[in-house]
Amino acid sequence: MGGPGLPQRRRLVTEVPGPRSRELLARREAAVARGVSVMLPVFVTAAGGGILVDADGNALIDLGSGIAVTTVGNSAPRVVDRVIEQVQAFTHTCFMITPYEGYVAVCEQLNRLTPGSHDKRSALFNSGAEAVENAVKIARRFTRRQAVIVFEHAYHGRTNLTMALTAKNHPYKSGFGPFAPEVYRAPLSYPFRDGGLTGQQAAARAIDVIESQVGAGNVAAVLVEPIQGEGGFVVPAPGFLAELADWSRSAGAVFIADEVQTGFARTGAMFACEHEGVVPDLVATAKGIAGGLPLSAVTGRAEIMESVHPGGLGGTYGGNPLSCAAALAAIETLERDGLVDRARQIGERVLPRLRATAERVPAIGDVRGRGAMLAVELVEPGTRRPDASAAATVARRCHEQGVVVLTCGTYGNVLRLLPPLVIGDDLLDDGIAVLTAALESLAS
Ligand code: PLZ
Repeated sequence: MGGPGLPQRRRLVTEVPGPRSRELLARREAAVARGVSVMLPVFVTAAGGGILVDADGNALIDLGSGIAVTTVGNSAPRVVDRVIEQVQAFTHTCFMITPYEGYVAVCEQLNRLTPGSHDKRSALFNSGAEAVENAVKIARRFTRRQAVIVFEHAYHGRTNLTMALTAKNHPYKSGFGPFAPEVYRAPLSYPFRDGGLTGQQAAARAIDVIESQVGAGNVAAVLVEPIQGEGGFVVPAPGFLAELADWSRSAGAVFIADEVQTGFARTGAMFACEHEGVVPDLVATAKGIAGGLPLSAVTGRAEIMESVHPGGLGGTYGGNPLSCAAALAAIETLERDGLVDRARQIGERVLPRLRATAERVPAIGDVRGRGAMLAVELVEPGTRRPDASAAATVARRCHEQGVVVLTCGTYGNVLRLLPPLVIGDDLLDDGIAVLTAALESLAS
């Protein structure tokens, strides 16, 4: 059994991965396409709180939440209860055929929680990529324009349209073209790498590219992650997002926030746009929305959402009853258990330690993030040249000691932390101590 009742202690009884995981890995290699790769081949048998238990009985500290999904923890009690109730009542009808209340209730919650008090509508899908695709469809339908503006280092998914929207070539795009047309890439605000442009300057640079290379009148949507995820946990300079949102509005384009990774309390606000007081026209959400069950959504201004004809949006499984039950339970957990505040506390607890480590380790170029979405960017000491092998070394050392940290970044040189918000302070401190020791070993 998993869930928060699991002992919240790191415990290694074999090397990582152990013999049972290695056996399963051999089976995996014979059965699973290698295109679906694995970062840390420990096979999980139970999880809860901040712990992952593997097939050899090791208890690892989870600082990744399955890429920002199990924000409320694995097998969170309310999620388990509601999903059991739902699975016993019915498993599927297809909302487009014969609807059910859970779908409507999730849309009501999304309309209430997302930034802005305007009239909203929502539609539910399965994956983050599907939500982003649908947001683009809706923006094009509403504006009757085609061009979509995305940014350097962006990540929006792996489907054909979202591969076009995603910046990084390998492994996401190489060999998979041709890609969807009418996608244009603008420069980002990346304070560590753009010479310290202000948000306004970085936005002006992006807007110049858009106006001169695309034309304001052709732009259907400006699509941006308020804090970039896979691209390196890049926090734009203050004002960047607001300037872009203002420009979009004045150009008659739809401003879409991809909050797939940042949403649902992760950054110490329910949505990351709130830190900047930005109200997007459309918001794409997924991951943390449903405690580990697959669900995603597009939520936005009623007049934009309602521009789509009946039957123009949907899918067999979108908003399936189990995922909706899980989402209602996850949202209740975020709110009742004060997890927005908890995310902020996690940032306040961890950031000073990472910054202190950076003072001693010249390979740490930058420490950044908000709430429980934190990152360390590694460089060749004394330069800003990305050092992916240092990031891989640190991640490997953490994994060997039973701490699951992830990497990211266009150059693969960023270590990122996305702990479940229900992790206890002791476990978090233990995980961060292992990470900081691994970072310090770069200096010796
Ligand atoms: N938008 C901002 O972070 C998913 C991808 C992992 P899906 N990020 C994890 C991988 O290597 O495939 C993501 C995201 C942002 C969209 C997506 C896509 O969400 O649910 O993976 O489709």
